[in-house]
Amino acid sequence: MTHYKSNLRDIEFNLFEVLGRDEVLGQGPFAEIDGETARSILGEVDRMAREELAESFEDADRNPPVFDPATGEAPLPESFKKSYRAWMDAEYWRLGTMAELGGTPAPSSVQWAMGELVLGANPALWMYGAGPMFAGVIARNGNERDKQIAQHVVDREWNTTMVLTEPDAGSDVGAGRTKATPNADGTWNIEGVKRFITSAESDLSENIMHLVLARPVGVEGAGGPGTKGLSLFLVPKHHFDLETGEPTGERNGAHVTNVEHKMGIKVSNTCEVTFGEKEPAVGWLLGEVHDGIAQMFQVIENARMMVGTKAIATLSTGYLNALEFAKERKQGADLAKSADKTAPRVTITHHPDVRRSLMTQKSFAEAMRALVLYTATWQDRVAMAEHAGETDTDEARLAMKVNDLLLPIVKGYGSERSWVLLGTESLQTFGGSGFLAEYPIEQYVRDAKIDTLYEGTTAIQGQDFFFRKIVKDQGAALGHIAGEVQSFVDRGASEADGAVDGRLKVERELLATALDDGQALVGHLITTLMSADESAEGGDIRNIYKVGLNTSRLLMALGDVVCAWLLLRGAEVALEKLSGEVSEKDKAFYEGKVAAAQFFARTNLPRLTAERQIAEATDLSLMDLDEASF
Ligand code: ST9
Ligand code: FAD
Repeated sequence: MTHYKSNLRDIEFNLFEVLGRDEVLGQGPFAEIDGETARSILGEVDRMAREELAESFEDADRNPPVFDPATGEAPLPESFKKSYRAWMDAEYWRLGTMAELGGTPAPSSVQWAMGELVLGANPALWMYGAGPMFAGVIARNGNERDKQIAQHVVDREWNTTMVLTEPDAGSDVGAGRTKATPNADGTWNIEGVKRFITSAESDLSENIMHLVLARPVGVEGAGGPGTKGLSLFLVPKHHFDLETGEPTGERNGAHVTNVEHKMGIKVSNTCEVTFGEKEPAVGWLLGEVHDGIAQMFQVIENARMMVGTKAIATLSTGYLNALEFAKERKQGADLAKSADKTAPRVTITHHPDVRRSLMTQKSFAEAMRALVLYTATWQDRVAMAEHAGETDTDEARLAMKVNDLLLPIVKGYGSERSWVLLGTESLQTFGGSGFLAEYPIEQYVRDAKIDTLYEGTTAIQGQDFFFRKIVKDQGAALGHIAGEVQSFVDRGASEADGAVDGRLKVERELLATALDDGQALVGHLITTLMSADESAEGGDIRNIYKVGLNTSRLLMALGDVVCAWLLLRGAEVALEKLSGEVSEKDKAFYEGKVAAAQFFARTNLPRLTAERQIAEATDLSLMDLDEASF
C-alpha cells in the first residue's frame, strides 16, 4: 500500500462517456492508439502509479538530495531512482514524444489523463522524465544539428531544463541579464547566474541539456530590452560528440552552484546555475535570435498544464485519503441524537460538517479533472489539424485560442483551489492526525504550495487571462465558451431536462445567473480598461489599477463558472445512464456525479453575484493609500 489513491473510473468517465475520445483515438496522428489500447495503457499506468511510482514518494521527501558544493553534485535517493527507472523503462513517455524522434503520439487528453496518475503519485518523476517532450521543442524549432541533439536527448535519456529565472528576473523574465556572445565557429558563450532551475542537477543521466534564455550582445539588431530581446540557447552540462551524443569527458561551463532547501517537493532539485564562470559555457542558438521568448513559451504552455494537473491530482488523492479515514474514524454521536449521551458513536462521515467538507473536496477535484481533460480535448483538435495540414482554418485557430484561454484557469485556478482545499478540507478531515507525518496529507500540502508560484504566479495567470486571453483575443475564445455554457442552459429550458427528469433545473438556473454575472464582470473590466485610455476624452491611466485589482478575482470567478458547467455536463450524462440498466457500483458512481455537480453549483455559483458587485465597486482608495499605512 502506498500513499496514492487514484480515480481511474472518473478519468475514464470524462474521457469516454463525456468527452467522446473514442472519436479521435485510432484516427489521424493517433492511428496507433485506438480506444482499447488507450484504456489498457491507462490501466497499467494506474497500477504503476499506485505501486512502484508512488513507492518512493515519502522516502524521497524524508531523505532528500544533499548538495555537495565541492563537486556540484546532488545525487537522488536510491528509492526515487528505482521509481524513475520503472517509469522510464515502461516507455509510456513515448506517447508525448514526436513521432520523428521515436514517439507514438497519443491524444493530449490521454497524455494528461496519464499525467494525472504520475503527477499524483510522484510529481518529480514526470519532471525529471520530461526530456523527450523538451526534445520535441528542440526539433520543431531547430535545424539539422538541433534535430540531432534532440534525438540524443531521447535516445540517451538526457535530463533537460527550462532556464529563465534570475535573482532579479522572476515574474519579470524580460529583466534577465544573462548574456550570450557569439563565437567565430557559430557557437555562443553564455555568462550569468540563473536561479531556481528545476532538474539542473541529478545523477539520473549522463548529460543535462539546458534550454537557456539569454540576451545576445554585440549582434546588430539583437538583444534589445525586455522579453523580446531574449534568445534561446541549448547549453549542455558536458560536451559531447555531435554525431553520437557520447560525452567527450570535457566539462562545459554550466555549473550548479547551489541547491535550494525547500518546503516541499524536495526530491526535485531546484538549482542555482552559474554559466561561464569556471570555463566558458558554450551553447547553440535555437532558431533565430528574436525567437527566444516565443520558443520558451512552447515549453511554458506545456509546463503550466503540467503544474495545474499536478495540483489537481494531489487534491484528488488528498480527498480519497481523507474519505478513507473518515469512513473509519468514529467520533461523537449522530447530531440528531446528540441529546442522548448514551447514543452510539458514529463514523465522522455521519456528521453534516464532515459531509460538507468531503463533498467540497470531491466536487472540486472532479470539476478540475474535467477542466484538465476538457482543455486537453482542444489540444487534440490542434494536433488533428496539424496532422491534416489544416492549421490555417477557423476551427484550428479557435482550438488554439480556446486552449490558450483555458490554460491560466487550469494553472492559476487549479493550483489555488487545490492548495487551499488540501489544507482547509483534506488535512482538516483527519483532525490532529492530519498534522502528523504518518499520513500523506501534510506532504501533499507542502508539495502543492509551489503550484501557485512556479510557471507564473497566480497574479501573473490572472493578468495573462484578462489582458492576453480575453482583451488581446477580442473575446473570441471567451465568447465561444460562454456560448457553449449558454446553450447548455438553454437546452434545459427547452426539452432535454425532461429526459433527465428535471433534476438539474435549479442548477441550470444558477448557472445562467452566474454566466450573466461573469460576463458582466468581464464587461465591467473592459469598460474600465477603456477608461484608462488617455487618448480618449476623459481617460485616466490610473483606472488601469482598478483592473489590476480584479484580474485574480476574474480568474477565480470564471474558473468557478467553467467548472460548474463541466460538472453539470457530466451530471447530464450520468442521469442518462441512471435512466437505463446499471450495476450497483455504477449506480453509486453516477449518483455521486450528479450530487457533486449539484453541490458545486449550489455552493459556489451564488458567490458570482458578490464578486461582480465587489469588482464594480472597486475604487482607487487602495492605490491612494500611503505605503506607510499598510
Ligand atoms: C518554472 C518551472 O517556473 C517550474 C517547473 C519546471 C518543471 C520542468 C519540467 C517539466 C516541464 C515539461 C515541459 C515539457 C515541454 C514540452 C513541450 C511540448 C510542446 N502564451 O505580454 P508580453 C510570449 S519556469 C504564449 O509583452 P512581457 C509571446 O511570445 C519559469 N506566449 O510579456 C509574447 O509576444 P507576443 C516560469 C506568451 O511583459 C511575448 O511573450 N516563469 C504568453 O514581455 C511577450 O509578451 C514564468 O512563467 C502566453 N500566455 O513579459 C514567468 N505570454 O505578444 C511568469 C507571453 O508578440 N511571467 N508570451 O505574442 C510571465 O509570464 C510574464 O507575464 C511575462 C511578461 C514574462 C510573459
Ligand atoms: P516575484 O516575481 O518577485 O514575485 C513576488 C510576488 O509579487 C508574487 O506574489 C507575484 O505574484 C507578485 N508580482 C510580481 N510581479 C507582479 C506584477 N507585475 N503584477 C502583480 N503581481 C506581481 N524558474 C525557471 O526558470 N526554471 C525552473 O525550472 C524553475 N523552477 C522552480 C522551482 C521552484 C521550486 C521554485 C520556487 C521556482 C522555480 N522557478 C523556475 C522560478 C519561478 O518560476 C519563479 O519563482 C516565479 O516565476 C516567481 O518569480 P519570483 O520568485 O522572482 O517572484
